[in-house]
Amino acid sequence: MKTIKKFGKTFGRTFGLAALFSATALAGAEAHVTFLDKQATQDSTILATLQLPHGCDGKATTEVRVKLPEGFVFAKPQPKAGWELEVIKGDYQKTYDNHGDKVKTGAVEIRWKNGNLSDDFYDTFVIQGKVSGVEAGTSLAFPVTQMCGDTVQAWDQVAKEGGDAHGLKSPAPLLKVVAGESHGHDHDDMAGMDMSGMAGVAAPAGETVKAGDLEISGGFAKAMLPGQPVGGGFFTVKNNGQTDDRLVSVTSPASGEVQIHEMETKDNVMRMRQLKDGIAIAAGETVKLEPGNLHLMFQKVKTPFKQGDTVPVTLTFEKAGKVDLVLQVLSAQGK
Ligand SMILES: [Cu+2]
Repeated sequence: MKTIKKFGKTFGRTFGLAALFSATALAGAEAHVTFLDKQATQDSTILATLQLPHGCDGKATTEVRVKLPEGFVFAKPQPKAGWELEVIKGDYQKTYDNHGDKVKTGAVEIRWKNGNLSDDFYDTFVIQGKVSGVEAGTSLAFPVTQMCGDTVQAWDQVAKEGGDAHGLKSPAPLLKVVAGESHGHDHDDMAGMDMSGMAGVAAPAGETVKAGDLEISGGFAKAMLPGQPVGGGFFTVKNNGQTDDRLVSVTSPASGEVQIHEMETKDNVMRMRQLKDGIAIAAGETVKLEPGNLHLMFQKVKTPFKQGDTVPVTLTFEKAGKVDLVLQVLSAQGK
């Protein structure tokens, strides 16, 4: 630490003190800036409570900046005695429904400024907001900048998808989004749809379907929660042949549009990306569509999927052609 301080004094302004300090975060997970409650339920309004366990290498914290990820909306910070509050507003990437109002802008960063929190003390910083339009299993990252006078500590590292966050020196606080309780689906539009007749043209749910060299199995969809606009579908494709194939498109009578998605981490936020070129199914390989990874995303769903239903889909492969499959709707957790 002594060496770093010396470096800071000598080169700080020129070479960036922030970079030096973020590489020397204090050891131990308890020393990180984290949320008190690290889980949030889908489409619920929560109090995201950040814990600041210490200052910057002995110095008192004077400013705390929190960047809010897409999907955490209508945010309001809790004022704190001894701190000024600044709310930076900006555009959301998507439009969110706030009790019937379409909302496109809101708080994107919160700053508590000109405070003085001794390195010897612990404190919390609270933001009320709604988790909206985020798939269960997604971790929302809230990059934090902790400032102690002219010393800056950035808590902004995010593990690669599937990676281990414990290895990070200065990880961004994460909120893991989990599926909420299902309250049944007593929507009026339920009566309008009968999918039992459609199942007859494809193999029964969960069975293995063969098409050329391809073997498709384990098809399921997740039950949709009230208000959830999109549904997820999953299955496994095994290519027993000598030639590569590719899943190019998917259609379903249950949904206006079926997209092929994957989860990715970009700008510190795990989010979904549409795969316009589909999914390669290489010769001899098995490709699994599963929660948190590759998946089908049903847009414009006509009747929300509920547990016990089936969702018929038609998969189109480059070489194997069209394949009918039935997805069994499991619980919202996919079990
Ligand atoms: Cu998706």
